[in-house]
Amino acid sequence: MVVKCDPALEAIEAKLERGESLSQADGVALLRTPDLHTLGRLALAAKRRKSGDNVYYVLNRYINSTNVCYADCQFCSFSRSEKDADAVRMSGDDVFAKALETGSNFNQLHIVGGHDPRQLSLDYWLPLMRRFKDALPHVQLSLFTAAEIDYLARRHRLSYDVILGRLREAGLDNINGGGAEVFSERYRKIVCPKKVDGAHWLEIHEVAHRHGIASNATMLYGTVETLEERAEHFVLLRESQQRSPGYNAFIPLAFHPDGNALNDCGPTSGLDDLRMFATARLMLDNFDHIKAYWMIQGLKICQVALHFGADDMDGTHGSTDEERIYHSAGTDSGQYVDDREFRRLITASGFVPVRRNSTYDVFAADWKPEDGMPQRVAVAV
Ligand code: V47
Repeated sequence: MVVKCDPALEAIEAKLERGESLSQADGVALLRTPDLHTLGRLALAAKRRKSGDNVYYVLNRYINSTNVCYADCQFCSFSRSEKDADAVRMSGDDVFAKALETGSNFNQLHIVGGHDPRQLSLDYWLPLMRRFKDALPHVQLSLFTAAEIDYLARRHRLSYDVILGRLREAGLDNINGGGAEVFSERYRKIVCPKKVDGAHWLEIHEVAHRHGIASNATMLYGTVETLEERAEHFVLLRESQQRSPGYNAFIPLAFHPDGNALNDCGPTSGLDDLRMFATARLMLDNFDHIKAYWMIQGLKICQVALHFGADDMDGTHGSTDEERIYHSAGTDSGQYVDDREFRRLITASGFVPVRRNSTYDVFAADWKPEDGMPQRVAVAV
């Protein structure tokens, strides 16, 4: 098959040259185009305008603290009821010990878990967060998704403002981007009717930004959503960032079908993955970073994604079995890529590796906790 230049992309390129934001219809055209070459060229140029040759990564500890959850999302292979033999609920001491298992040379602690009535409470989290901040002042806490914040607010009968104020005081630096799925009401009724809706997801992130908590955003693509709904999701995120700056990165989450109710949807294709990275970069012109999280699309697609608008590969995990959301849904990625390997992967893709934390302060590559507080270094773009 000969792929011709897509005329729809010419009008989009002209808009980009004029510095105009793209419309929902433009987003659909990008998500549908067979002209991957032009799409990649446009997205790489947009990436270079934001981050030059840099590609970011973070030395990270990742923990799923509980898989007990009653949200019943159709795409989930991770959740268990508390009666299940393979339910895993870590105590605060277990989480603390796990985080420090391989030393303290890391700059982000990323923890997400299920809606577990025993664990997801302020009584559990506030003391644990303070303990982390005391022991590891150089580590940023990237905890929860907006769905967990909504659960906390309903459980304690407190407003988002009060909950987020308390979490900020205890040291919350960043909210992870999960729980967004696809904002469309039609989609959420089918896929995740018990979870926070799109409008409240956006509100939680905007309230967090007012408290000085940064955040990420995601979209889970590849199930029952339409391309129009994907494009609408991008427009809603861009408008939210406009009202309330504070999102650092957008992460496209490719659906993994093993062991869940949406298994018939099958996995995403490599082409769809690349179209998502590029469309995210072009639609989200007020987001600085598009993340190709290696564990989700796999290392090789993520390396190619760096040429389709992505400028971040996320981070290291522990050396054992921490990540369970994607591993229970069939990812064939391993659990661990170390610092040296990240730098090699990024360099081999033609970019410059830059070590960061959750809020994109950058560190010298050889920074260690015993050097004291991070030496922030200027990044040339
Ligand atoms: O909310 C669950 C998604 C999210 C599946 O902020 C699935 O840096 C695909 O929040 N197939 C949790 N996706 C993960 C998350 C995240 C991941 C990477 C980076 C960041 C960040 C945040 O994972 C859930 C849901 O949207 N998810 N099951 C599945 N079968």
